[in-house]
Amino acid sequence: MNPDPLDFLLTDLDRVLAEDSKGARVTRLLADYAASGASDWRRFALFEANYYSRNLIRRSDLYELIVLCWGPGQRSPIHDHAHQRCWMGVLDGRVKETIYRVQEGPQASAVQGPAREFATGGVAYIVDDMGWHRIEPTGPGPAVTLHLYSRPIRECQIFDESSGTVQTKRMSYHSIGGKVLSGA
Ligand code: CSS
Ligand code: FE2
Repeated sequence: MNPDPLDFLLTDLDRVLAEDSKGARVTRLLADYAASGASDWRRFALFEANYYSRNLIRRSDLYELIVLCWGPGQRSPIHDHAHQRCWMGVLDGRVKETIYRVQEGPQASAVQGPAREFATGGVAYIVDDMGWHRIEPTGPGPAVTLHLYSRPIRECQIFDESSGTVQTKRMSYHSIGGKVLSGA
């Protein structure tokens, strides 16, 4: 049996990230996969009713590769990336990324910056120096995105708009390897 496109991607990511190489190579790998029309990501694309879902494909010491599913209206909080590099390739639909400049401390604030839309095949990249961001689906239907964090992110900071405070959020998965976690 021939390896699936996702297997090739994982092999390439293992190699490229172990070489500690330039991020542009990772961007190219994700863009090629997202634009290829491959469909082997679909078994990981497991939606949740009330919140965007996080579905783990692979986690190693160097990176985690996750499929995120965004139903209409299921947007992320404004968040950082725990000093890690974050790539996001769009597998299906369209998403908007809005950048924020967040001031932490007792009088926390978030000032909205530029926004960009990404269609299927597009790849976004962010690190904390570039700001925090919010992701939301913008097409008429749902969206599916492929996220690579290097290294893996266990928790991040979110700006809670209702209280105007910064909080720590523990990251969790809806499924691992295509299997929904019990209690998820
Ligand atoms: N960082 C968010 C998604 S937007 S990059 C998360 O992993 O849940
Ligand atoms: Fe993010």
